[in-house]
Amino acid sequence: MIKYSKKDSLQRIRSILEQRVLVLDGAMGTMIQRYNLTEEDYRGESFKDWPMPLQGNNDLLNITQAHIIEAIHREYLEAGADILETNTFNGTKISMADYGMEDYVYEINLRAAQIARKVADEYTAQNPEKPRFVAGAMGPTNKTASLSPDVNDPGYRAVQFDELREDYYQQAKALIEGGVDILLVETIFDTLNAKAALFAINNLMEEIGAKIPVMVSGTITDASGRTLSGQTLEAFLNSVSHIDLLSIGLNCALGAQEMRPHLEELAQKSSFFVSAYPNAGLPNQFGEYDQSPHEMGLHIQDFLEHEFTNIIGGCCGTTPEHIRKFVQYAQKANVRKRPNIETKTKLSGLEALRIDESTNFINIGERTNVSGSRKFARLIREKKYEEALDIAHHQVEGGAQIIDVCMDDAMLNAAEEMDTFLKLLIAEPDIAKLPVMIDSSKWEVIETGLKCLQGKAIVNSISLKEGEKSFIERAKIIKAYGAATVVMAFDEKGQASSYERKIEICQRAYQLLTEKAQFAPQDIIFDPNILSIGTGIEEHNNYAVDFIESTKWIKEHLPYAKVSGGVSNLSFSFRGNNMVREAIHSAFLYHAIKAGMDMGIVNPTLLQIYDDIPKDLLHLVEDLIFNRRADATDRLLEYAAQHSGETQEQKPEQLWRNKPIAERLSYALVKGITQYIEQDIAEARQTYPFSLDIIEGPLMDGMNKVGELFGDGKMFLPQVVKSARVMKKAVAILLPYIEEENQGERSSAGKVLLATVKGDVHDIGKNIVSVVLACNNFEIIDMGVMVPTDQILNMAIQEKVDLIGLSGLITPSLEEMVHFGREMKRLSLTIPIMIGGATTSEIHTAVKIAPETNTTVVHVKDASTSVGIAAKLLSKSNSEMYSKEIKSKYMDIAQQHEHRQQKKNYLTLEQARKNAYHFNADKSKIIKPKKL
Ligand code: THG
Repeated sequence: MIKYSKKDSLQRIRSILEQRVLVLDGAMGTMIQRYNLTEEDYRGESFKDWPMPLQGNNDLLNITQAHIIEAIHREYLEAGADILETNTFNGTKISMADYGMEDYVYEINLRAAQIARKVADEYTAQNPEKPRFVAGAMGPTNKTASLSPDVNDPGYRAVQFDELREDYYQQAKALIEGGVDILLVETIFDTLNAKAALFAINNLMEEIGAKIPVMVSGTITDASGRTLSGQTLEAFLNSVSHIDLLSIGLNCALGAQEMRPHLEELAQKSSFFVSAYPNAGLPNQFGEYDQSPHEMGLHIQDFLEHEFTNIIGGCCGTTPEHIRKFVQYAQKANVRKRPNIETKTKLSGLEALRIDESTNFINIGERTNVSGSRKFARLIREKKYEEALDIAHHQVEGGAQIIDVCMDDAMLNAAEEMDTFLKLLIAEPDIAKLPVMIDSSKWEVIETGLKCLQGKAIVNSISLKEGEKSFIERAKIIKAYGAATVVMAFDEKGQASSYERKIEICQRAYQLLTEKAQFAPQDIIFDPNILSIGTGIEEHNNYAVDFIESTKWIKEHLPYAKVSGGVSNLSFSFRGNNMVREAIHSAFLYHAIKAGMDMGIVNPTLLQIYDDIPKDLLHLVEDLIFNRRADATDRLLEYAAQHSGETQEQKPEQLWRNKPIAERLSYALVKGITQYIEQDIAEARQTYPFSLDIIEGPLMDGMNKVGELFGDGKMFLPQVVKSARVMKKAVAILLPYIEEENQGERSSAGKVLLATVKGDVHDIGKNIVSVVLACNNFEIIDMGVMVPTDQILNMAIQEKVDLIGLSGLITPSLEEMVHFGREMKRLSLTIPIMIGGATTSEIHTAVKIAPETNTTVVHVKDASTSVGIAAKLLSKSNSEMYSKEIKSKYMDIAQQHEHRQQKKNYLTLEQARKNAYHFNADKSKIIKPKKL
């Protein structure tokens, strides 16, 4: 049994938040840095002999240097913070595996909670008017469940939902036992990770029998305003709103100024309280956050004046001095009132989908269904997933707004296929922008699907077929996964075909779901069964009418619930005559939508416009649908016989295919289309004298365009990954030709070792460098991502490499690179180093890395310059001169930097406002600040 003494916490904190703005503390890392702790300090007595390096394992300090953590908490409470975050950002098995400390997770979290609890209680006792709270921090872990770390294998995942859920459960449980008031799921860059945490917390709440206040805080990393895993802010909000959260908010990655427009949007759309704890500005070229308390305070004041947030605090780079400023502003601030947001069905993939009056009717693409499409079934059986994905693409292009995926087939392992296909589908941003409908009659398959999706999906379906108990149980689980569900009009007695049975079952299901499973009514989608008409069996003649009438009843009597159905079922008896089938579907939908049908599983590429149905056909079809005459079927069959096979699916024109070859290659790269790459490369080889020219010409052009679009926020990470995949594929085709063309030349230009440093998972740029260098005759050893320094050095020595390339995307990697340089010096290694990746810069390389090492270090701005630099570094005749040149250039930069002691620019509030990102009048654009 878990003891939980704070059963009224949620109500209590809510009522305080209704009266005032609460202040969260600031960064833990920045404060720990001030203590300059050594390896020995981290180890303390208990871990003196631990076989792995422990410096940097901040969470371990809860055990080995508890007094330091306590002192930091105390400083924040002194500054006036209302909520302390526990020092447990990496307190999961997944993260602790870096140090081999999986077995200490429980203790780390328990101690962390106890330390914070103790100081918080002390301060509350001093001033009961200002109670202090403890939030158990649950970080994102160092792995992502929605993205593949391997460009060559988009379906691969380094971590799965179940592992995350289990780890988060252990963390949350220890934090609760240690006495936290709140659980804070934070710095979310992949919503699927967060959903696993919420699932675990939900389990914990059921065990305890009480609500725990939960704060959720996402991180926007892309200039496009999306999370790392590609979701828009609204999609993210829809994905985590299934829990009655204390708050939702944003932290990290951005400074207050850059966070502003996103926070403004969240403030408008969230019916929960809102939190914000930005970084102290954007990192400077050294990866440090140096916005002063004064300047950041002005931005925070601006947030509070506009009532964007209920909880304010600081992330990376913030200190007690920052928090003290925020407290001053928070004391005077008006409280953000939670907006009254209308109850609507809200779904999401990478993007949000809201279903209301304005959406009229939602098309759910039916073709990615092994029992609904012979072609799709064959492709899945033959494991031709790329082509199977093309079907999904085609549905999206044809107008699908949700994609139904069904793998139920006796000859397939449906759960396995669901898992494989959904993971591949998620890697296709053009499809993954849509919510997914997981279509299966097997519960196991449905659950497998739910574990793959970061967005708010729809389960298709559950019913009362097996009685109330399992119906309610499943509904609760669906809710815990954060999905909506289709409910079929089916009960213990069987399928409802008449109007009376349909409404009887739907009413009963609605009541059970809303009262017994606390299922949100807007997340219920009734399917009152579209059954085939025109079958020649008299009892079937009224099926369409019964569906339409029951739709009307549901929409009138079951508030917020939606109605859907499988439209193509209706016309099964007219198989083989698409013209008639399409006319039946369109006419039926015309009337069913008028009756209130909200969505339907259809083939969107075939839907006809009602007015375009030939009038004679329409008349016959409506006779059939409305059961107006006994011979309606016969008359339609007669018509069908005369007009069989008149329409066929038409592929949308692919205009880009008509462009010149270079443009086609660049286009394919930017759009991430692999389909034509083989034929286009073959064609390009006819026009370009050397295969390498194709890479350096059109392919690099495309890649540069991708870099540009990404930088401008017009592409987001999953799209970039797709582009990288096209590049890889193209290069793989070209490599043998390049080798052939280079016959007779010197075999290797040198041996280059590439690695993304420890703690960092991003390697798109590194992959491109690897490709480009390989194409230029360099021999490449790619050690992948998250590679510790000692492993890189061992490999370098063992393989006698000529050059080491280090890559890093996130700020902590800069420090890791400095460490790498020092290690080289300690070991007297002089292999030259190239530094590259998003956060790296020439100035950081010159000022921080180069002076620490005794080898040549060069910053590589982008992949295209890597060949020139590598060649110069390894050239027999030139390398010495080049190294000297670089060293003296970097020394100059370092000296200039020394002289140019940056004077802090103090801003007035007015200036800070002008300096903030904001929306234009119609909110269609974010206006970037003018440089002051
Ligand atoms: N309700 C709910 N879910 C459903 C259905 C429903 N899921 C499955 C099905 N019914 C909806 N999907 C389809 C998909 C395809 C067809 C019909 C319904 C279809 N396929 C062609 C045929 O059988 O003639 C096959 C064509 C081909 O092989 O290319 O008509 O009612 N909740």
